[in-house]
Amino acid sequence: MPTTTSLLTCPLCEATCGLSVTTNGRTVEDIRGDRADVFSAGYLCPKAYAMKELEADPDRLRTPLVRRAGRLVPATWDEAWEEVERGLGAVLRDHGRDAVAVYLGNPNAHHLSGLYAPALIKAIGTRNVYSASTLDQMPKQVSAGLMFGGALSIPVPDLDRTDHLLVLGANPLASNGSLMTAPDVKGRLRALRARGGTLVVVDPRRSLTALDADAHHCIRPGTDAHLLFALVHVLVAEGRVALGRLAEHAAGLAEVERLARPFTPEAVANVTGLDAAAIRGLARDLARARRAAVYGRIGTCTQEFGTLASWLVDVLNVLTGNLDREGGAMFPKAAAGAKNTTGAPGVGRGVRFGRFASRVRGLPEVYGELPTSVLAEEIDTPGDGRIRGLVTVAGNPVLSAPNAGRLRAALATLDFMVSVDIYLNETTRHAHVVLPAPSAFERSHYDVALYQLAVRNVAHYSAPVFPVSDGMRDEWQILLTLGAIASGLGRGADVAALDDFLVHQVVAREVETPGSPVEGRDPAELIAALGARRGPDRVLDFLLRSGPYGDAFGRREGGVSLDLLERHPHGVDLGPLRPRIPEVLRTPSGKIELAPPPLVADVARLAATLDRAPAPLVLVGRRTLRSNNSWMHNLDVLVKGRPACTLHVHPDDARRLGLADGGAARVRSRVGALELPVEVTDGIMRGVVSIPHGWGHDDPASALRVAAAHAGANANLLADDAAIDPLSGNAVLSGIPVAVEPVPPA
Ligand SMILES: Nc1nc2c(c(=O)[nH]1)N[C@H]1C(S)=C(S)[C@@H](COP(=O)(O)OP(=O)(O)OC[C@H]3O[C@@H](n4cnc5c(=O)[nH]c(N)nc54)[C@H](O)[C@@H]3O)O[C@H]1N2
Ligand SMILES: Nc1nc2c(c(=O)[nH]1)N[C@H]1C(S)=C(S)[C@@H](COP(=O)(O)OP(=O)(O)OC[C@H]3O[C@@H](n4cnc5c(=O)[nH]c(N)nc54)[C@H](O)[C@@H]3O)O[C@H]1N2
Ligand code: SF4
Ligand SMILES: [Mo]
Repeated sequence: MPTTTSLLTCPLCEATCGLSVTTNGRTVEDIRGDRADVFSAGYLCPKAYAMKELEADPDRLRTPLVRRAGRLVPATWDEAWEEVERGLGAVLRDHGRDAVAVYLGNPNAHHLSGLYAPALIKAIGTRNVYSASTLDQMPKQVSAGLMFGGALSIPVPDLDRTDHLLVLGANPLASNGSLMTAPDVKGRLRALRARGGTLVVVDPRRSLTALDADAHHCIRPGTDAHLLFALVHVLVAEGRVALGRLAEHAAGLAEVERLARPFTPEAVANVTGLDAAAIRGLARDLARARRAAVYGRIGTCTQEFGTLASWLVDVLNVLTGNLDREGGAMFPKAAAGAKNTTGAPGVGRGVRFGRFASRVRGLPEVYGELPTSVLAEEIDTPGDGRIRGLVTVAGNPVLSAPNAGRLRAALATLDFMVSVDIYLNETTRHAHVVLPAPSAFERSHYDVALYQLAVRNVAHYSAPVFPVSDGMRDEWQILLTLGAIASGLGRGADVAALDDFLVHQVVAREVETPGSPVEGRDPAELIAALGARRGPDRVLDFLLRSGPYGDAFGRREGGVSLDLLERHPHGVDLGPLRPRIPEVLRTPSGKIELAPPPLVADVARLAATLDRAPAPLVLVGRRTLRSNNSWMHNLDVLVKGRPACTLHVHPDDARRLGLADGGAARVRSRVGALELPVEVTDGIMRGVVSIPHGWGHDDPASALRVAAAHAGANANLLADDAAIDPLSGNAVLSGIPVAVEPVPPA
């Protein structure tokens, strides 16, 4: 058979690399970087190549599974839907809408079918909505919402033009970048240094990124907000605050200056572990750089003061005049789906949280979600409103969410659980029905979320490499049928009609939006113009055409549409980031809010910890290049070689605790314990140990043959579900107090 070459955007991480895929029949023969890709220019990492193995993985689900006499066995779609109707229907009937929870995992943000998740949530009509966001970036979404008026109005470093990058709690050389879509971060950072710029990393570990930096400062986990406040303090004290053109667009400067007063470099030195001179140096370098950006990522989010730290990152960008200027921290302008390009420019309704609260702990809703840290207690705490049913879509919370032991036990008690996934894993093995999702080669791709965070404005669509396999369904169709069952329409509902209805809603809303390029148009006419496309492709075409570069259905000659993207399979470059203040803002005041009241109110909690004695030993995570959260460990190319799931310990701590390199350790926290091999390294600071998350593939009821042979330990057995960042509800996964002891050889 002849070979064919197709282009596919890699869906695995946030870098959106363009891949060139050689196939023979239905077999993937080779995967390379697409050199003509307008954004990634041929770059790819080892995970992309592993997609070949993923496609052929015999453990990948190819048929629905239904629980019969306690065991999950292959079934037809009819049997599976019948079971969902029975199980889900019973929970909804007997216990009400809120008794069914939804958990959306990370791949939903990397898929066009994620556009259909809101419809599923609406159809269930539940308040119990959970996602990986509250294990990840929710603090940044909260701070961005309060400061700029939109959850995804998150400034990204203008990587290709900056002269000075201060990175806190991110390791883009391993993660390939996050809330900063940038293929080949390594190359871009090398270019930064080659043009005379500087890279400074603040991290409790000497990460891959720190190894490539001009300077690396160790910081005690969870104390970034202290450090960032001290930087603000120095800028103020030394008269280095210079907002430039932002001055007229920012409110609350005096309040920030007042709040920073107690956070002198001397006052935070003890807590953070950085000395006062180093802190002053960081502030001065930042202020002196011609063009600089401060960038914080997961280490600054998944911690006790996650929202404060996320806020202060952007406060510093504003105070140094670097926000919204070339080479600073800028707002991308995405071609599709961005909230900050719709409606009237420069002003909006802002954000409001806490419209309802979680049942047991009373934690506030944030952007319609409850913290994943409360999922277990909402299941296992008796009383009215208790969760009795669960729908998971592309999620593995047993390995991803804190207090995994409790969550695992809770899942086992559910009346009904249905999972949409590609594997029978540590989470889905608790389901009563598992619905298989097609592979990444069997769907079209466009990164609606990630292009809103990209260091260059690009738009790139890739068509499916293969048609959906026999016996499989498109993921968006699965979500629509699940919704039909939940809303009472039943499993026989016409998916095409539901899709029409959904598109009609999207279009109707947009034509009523003042300032929209399609304001006042006739929805029926626009839908007709979308032609024969169905599913997410049709929605995407509408978002593109009614977006900021769109053809506005004939009103803008040469504008972007899905047709246009199809004619440019290597992507369309929409240019470097451009200043967007004030147009990007959606705050009620039309200003950048430097001192939003909820953040100001949380500062007292931070100040109260200035004199707190640090815990003797705390746990942080880490990412490795050849891994992707919990789900790529069943691929031999990625897991072979030295085990990745080890405990990193500083030599002094190892000596003190009696741990030997290569020996086993037992790690305990308030909520759990685990054992794993020790790796002694001076690449981690004293008093801190590190375990990567996403491992612990030792559940005999899952079906992951390769992963089981490289099981590792589940770091989230140690993460404490009681510890959250109160403003965002985000889990605290960094800085968990632990005790470590050697395990004598058996
Ligand atoms: N201790 C600790 N815990 C953490 C983190 C940490 O740093 N430390 N990081 C957190 C972060 S940032 C995140 S994003 C979360 C991730 O948390 P989750 O999203 O819950 O976990 P993933 O490992 O991404 O699981 C993805 C799931 O989707 C399935 N899947 C893959 N592709 C598809 C597909 O195309 N369709 C469908 N339906 N399913 C698919 C996989 O089999 C897997 O079950 O983990 C969080 N947990
Ligand atoms: N190879 C690979 N790539 C991935 C993933 C993966 O699992 N593997 N996951 C993807 C996902 S879902 C996400 S969200 C992104 C995350 O992308 P990144 O945010 O870049 O994540 P990490 O590589 O975990 O880097 C976090 C760094 O924070 C440090 N850190 C921990 N606690 C603290 C602290 O309190 N303060 C400071 N300053 N630093 C701290 C850790 O030592 C670590 O080096 O990566 C994505 N890309
Ligand atoms: S860096 Fe990310 S997007 Fe690029 S090839 Fe690797 S996993 Fe895929
Ligand atoms: Mo994430």
